[in-house]
Amino acid sequence: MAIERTLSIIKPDATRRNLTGKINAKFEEAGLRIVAQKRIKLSMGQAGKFYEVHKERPFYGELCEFMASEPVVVQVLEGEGAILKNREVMGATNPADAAEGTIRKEYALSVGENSVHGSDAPETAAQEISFFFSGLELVG
Ligand code: RTP
Ligand code: MG
Repeated sequence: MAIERTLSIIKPDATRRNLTGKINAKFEEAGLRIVAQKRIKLSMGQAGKFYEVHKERPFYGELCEFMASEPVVVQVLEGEGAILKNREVMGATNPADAAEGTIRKEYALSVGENSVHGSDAPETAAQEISFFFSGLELVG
């Protein structure tokens, strides 16, 4: 399988509870390498733009408010089949449905406050990485 890069976000519910290190350990144990990382606070406008695909969904407003409520850690994960592998490590969107050992099973609070975001396909991964990181921040 090809080496891929994917965009990950450690969400406000997790940064607030000081879980960045524990979540990063899950990525590293799964063979994902953190090749770029920064802690930022999103504005409502930035959160709205990032989640624009969901703008017709009933939870859009709540989701944007949550993502802009406190700092997040945005990161680029690299590895073999990184996009799918990250989704596996994250677990299902709703922690009640997430498999044992996944980040969301262990740490998510609810379907909304679910600790992590991960890109869902190669096209969205490329778009989402360039939303947060410049070429200079991405070492080859
Ligand atoms: P993500 O994009 O954050 O990696 O999560 P995902 O693919 O597993 O889920 P997605 O369907 O893309 O939804 C994006 C985020 O919106 C929030 N959400 N809230 N209240 C609700 O029913 C609801 N459904 C989704 C979650 O924070 C979800 O991760
Ligand atoms: Mg998604």
